[in-house]
Amino acid sequence: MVSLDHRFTEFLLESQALKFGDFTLKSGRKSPYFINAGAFNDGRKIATLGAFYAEKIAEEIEAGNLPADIDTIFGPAYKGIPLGVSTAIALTGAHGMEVGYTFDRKEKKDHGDGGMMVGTQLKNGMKVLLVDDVMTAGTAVREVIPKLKAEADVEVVGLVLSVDRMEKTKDSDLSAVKAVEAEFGFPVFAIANVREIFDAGRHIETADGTPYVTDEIKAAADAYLERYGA
Ligand code: OMP
Repeated sequence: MVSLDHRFTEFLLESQALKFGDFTLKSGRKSPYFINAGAFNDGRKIATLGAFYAEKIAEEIEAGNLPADIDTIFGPAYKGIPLGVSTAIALTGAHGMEVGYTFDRKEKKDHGDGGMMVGTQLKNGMKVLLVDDVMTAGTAVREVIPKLKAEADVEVVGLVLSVDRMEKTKDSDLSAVKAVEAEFGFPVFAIANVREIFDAGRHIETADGTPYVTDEIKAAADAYLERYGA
């Protein structure tokens, strides 16, 4: 069986979701690579992505790192919405798990049900699993936790990302993932991390027969991770 991170790297290539060049990140860091979850923009790609998340979640449940009785998958608006929905579909369809999906509104709604959440409504004691695309500094997740807690006394059981960029926080040598785990007390998982992706990409060929990750790309990524990697 080909490993999850290898298959996911092939999927990044085929979806053109991993780009090489010069990118300025949300954190201000200048990176030679960028993962764009917006590239998963059709039915087949988003279904495949949801299946990857569900496979990772099922693996972590099996390993005892996540509970089997998750009530809902929460994907923060906007980019987390298709992630949460496609993950919930795949968890039910491929893994037989009955699970809801929930996402937040960006603007408060003052008519109709007036709620801040769409999908399965959050209630005290519910087990919520967060999904998000990429973590660099952990800013996105820090913004969403207070929103969840304001809604109900839910238990956040974990966070699953597609890619962990494995970067140090600004003021420590701890990775952003480890800092979030320490701060909030739940585990963070990723379908793949950047080191796995760059390793796998050396052995994957593009349509013209060249490696997906060339010597030049690998050298640029290594230099970046030397400076910012945790
Ligand atoms: P943090 O919220 O600081 O962890 O940064 C992650 C967010 O930055 C993602 O949710 C994206 O909005 C964006 N991002 C990417 O999508 N892909 C990357 O490779 C890097 C970033 C980024 O700006 O750090």
